[in-house]
Amino acid sequence: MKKLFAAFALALFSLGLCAQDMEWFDDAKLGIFIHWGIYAVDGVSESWSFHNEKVPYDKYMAQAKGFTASKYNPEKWAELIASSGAKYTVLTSKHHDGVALWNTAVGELSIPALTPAGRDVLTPFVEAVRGKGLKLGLYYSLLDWSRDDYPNFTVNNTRYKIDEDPARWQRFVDFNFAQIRELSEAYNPDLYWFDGDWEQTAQAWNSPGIISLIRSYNPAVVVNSRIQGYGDYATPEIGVPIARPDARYWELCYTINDSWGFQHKDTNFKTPYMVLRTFIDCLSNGGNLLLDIGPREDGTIPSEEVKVLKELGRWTSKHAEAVYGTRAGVSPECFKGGYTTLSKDGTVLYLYVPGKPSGPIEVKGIVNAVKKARVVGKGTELKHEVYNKLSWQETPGLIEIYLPGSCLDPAFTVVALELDGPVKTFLK
Ligand code: H79
Repeated sequence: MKKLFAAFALALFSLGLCAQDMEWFDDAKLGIFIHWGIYAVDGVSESWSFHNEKVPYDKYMAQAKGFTASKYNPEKWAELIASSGAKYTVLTSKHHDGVALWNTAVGELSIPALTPAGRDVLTPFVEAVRGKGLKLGLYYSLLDWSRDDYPNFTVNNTRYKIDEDPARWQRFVDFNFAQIRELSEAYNPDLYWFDGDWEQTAQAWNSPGIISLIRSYNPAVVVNSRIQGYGDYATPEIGVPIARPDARYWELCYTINDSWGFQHKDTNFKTPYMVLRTFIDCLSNGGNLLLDIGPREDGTIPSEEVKVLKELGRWTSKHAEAVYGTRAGVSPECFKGGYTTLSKDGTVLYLYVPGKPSGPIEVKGIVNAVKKARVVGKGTELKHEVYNKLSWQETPGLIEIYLPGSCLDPAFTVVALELDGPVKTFLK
């Protein structure tokens, strides 16, 4: 009986959280990812640079001597994050290089132990984030290429095979559990963002064990799905999905330039408009955007990244109604002039209109009557008409909405169509 119950409990875990526990995440829409570690000193790719043998391991680790956090101001970070309109943030508590940002008692590699910063930089961040009322996410790499008990080291250098030395592997699993326990005990995050799961199986990681450990501290903790078949939401990385993802919950993790961490030479920044457009793209497909920033070793944030966050803030605060709590929009066939979303109850269709339209904007395939059209963030009521609605045809008419130039946002104007009930489309 006990066994049966355990199997049932396990099945529940593997199914992930219920809709109610996922709601804050589903409503939040925007999160800020932060990659901060010793890799910012030389500006090399986080962990991958030594794993792929682009940089010798010792040289990579010597960066620790240049990590000062001398201008680190976590309150300012939290303020910037909140001002972007993000509702949650995820910080790399430990990347694949194994260097923990907190004062871990179970490992030798940490910012407080190795660097001139000489202190735990995670705790003050957590306090600042909580102080701003943001949800806290912690990134934690399951794999640790620095750890002697971890099988993989560099791409051409493997330490051992798990099945040849299961006791050695068990020591690593115990270490992982001990660090995760430290994080849950000290910070009890709202979200865990695991990474690096692909190198081992769920059985090897003991994924269900990790889930039950963190849920013993917080039964509603949201977990990304990089834990080999477990977790609550999908995480496409950098590649913006073309079609709507199958997953009910998903989040695009995305860089502003081409790097996660700070890299001096990477100036390939996307413009604020480009990032905003991708954000709206995510909204229209029912997903979140987890937008990354890479602070320098001293804790300052590149101005190009600040600019993007500020523009997101300008736009999200004006258009809050058409951001938070929205759900995926109607088929792209219905509105070729931009993206769409729906209100949670499906009765308001939001149209995201880029730039300056050269005539009325047109929506088709909507069976409902439009009770009212208005500009979000301004309230201006808009003239709208239906063309081509024939009594003997099922095809709904064309909805034409007249949007005067005085109502336009410099980036995306949002039009709310208040419908006579939950949206019904006709797509033939
Ligand atoms: O932290 C950032 C990256 O360093 C990290 N995730 C983001 C958030 C990251 N981990 N892995 N990757 C990015 C790319 C992984 C690529 C893979 Fe593969 C493709 C893993 C498995 C298939 C190539 C082939 C690399 C390993 C095997």
